[in-house]
Amino acid sequence: MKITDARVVVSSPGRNYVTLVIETEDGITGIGDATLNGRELAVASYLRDHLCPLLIGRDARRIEDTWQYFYKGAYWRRGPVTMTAIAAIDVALWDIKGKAAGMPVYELLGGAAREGVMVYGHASGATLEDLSADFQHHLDLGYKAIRAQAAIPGIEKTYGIAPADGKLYEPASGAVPQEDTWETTAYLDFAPIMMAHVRKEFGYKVHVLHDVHHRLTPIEAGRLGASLEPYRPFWIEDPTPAEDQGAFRLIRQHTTTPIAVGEVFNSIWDCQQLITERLIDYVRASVSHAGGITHLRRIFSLAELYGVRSGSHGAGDLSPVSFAAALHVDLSIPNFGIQEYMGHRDPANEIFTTSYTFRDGYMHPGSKPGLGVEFNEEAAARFPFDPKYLPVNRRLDGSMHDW
Ligand code: EZ4
Ligand code: CO
Repeated sequence: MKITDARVVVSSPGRNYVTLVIETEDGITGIGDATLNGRELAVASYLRDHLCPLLIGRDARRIEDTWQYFYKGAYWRRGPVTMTAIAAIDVALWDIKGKAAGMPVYELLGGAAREGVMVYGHASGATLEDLSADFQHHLDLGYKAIRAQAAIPGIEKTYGIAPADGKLYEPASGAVPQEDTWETTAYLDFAPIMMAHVRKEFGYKVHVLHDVHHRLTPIEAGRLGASLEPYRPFWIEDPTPAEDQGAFRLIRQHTTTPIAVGEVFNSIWDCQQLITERLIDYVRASVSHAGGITHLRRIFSLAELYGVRSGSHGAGDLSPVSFAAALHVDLSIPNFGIQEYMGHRDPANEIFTTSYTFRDGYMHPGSKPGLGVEFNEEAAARFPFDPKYLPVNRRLDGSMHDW
């Protein structure tokens, strides 16, 4: 089954997406997500200029060989640009294999290991009252797990707060990065107040999650985890930047609050120590940024050996294509934990037609052959690329901090 065309479509239906389309000689088409928020054109070029020409004439059935060809064959391994590009190819080839077999991708991965995939939604607010209203809204929608973020008093712009107009939270904006400010003491004082508020209002039946977004040192993270223990968070996410995997030993010494890390990971080597030393509880690596279904399954298999569960990234910058791919993986692996779900709204839904469903806090990828996502290229052409950057973060003295 020879590949006859591989093309990259960059579009901005509300936010930027990079979509790879692979066509085969027998007329089966597969799609992959190559979106890297704020660095979209780098991946588009890596694919267009270097990988797509090498795909023409290759056998679309040979997913593993194609993965190894682009990973080992580049000489320059890993990195978000490379691995997002490989992921897009990998996902498109799984889509093709599913369509050729007449089966949804999860059947090719071993079949359903559960009836549905528990997802968590995002609740946020500029005040605790606003957070409560949004949290209640998510409960009304049926969510069993909800992430809680609130603006920190005294800090002008905080990560994770949706605009009041009901739009989805989307951190990327403007042709230059927005400048956020950060003050750790205010945050460490406020986080337990916020979590206590949520538990007082909504009790302990719902799972509550919280994203620290790489802001703390290991000892600060240990203190945060300890201070939140009475409120039993499902997890705290990305407490410190995870380049330093050994630093998580220090966090572990100070708290039993579960830890989730890894939305920025792009390979198994980013979490080898975290997993094998049992320094985390959930690994947040995603299909689109960690080398596709082929490589993500390897990460989750390693995690399974050490009692670490999956908790994949699922923000709006992961297109419906990689979100569908995530659901196929989630449904089939033994050590699934939870899946983030922010959703996509119009006009993105005019371009991507999906077959996944949400009911009572659980999702299912649907039973269509392949991923179950249709990509409308003509509609995509109506939304040209719109350059946007993720924010940067400065401490009160003006020095750069982790965002
Ligand atoms: O900041 O996806 O848990 N979710 C997150 C996201 C990330 C964005 C970056 O592109 O942390 O909101
Ligand atoms: Co996060």
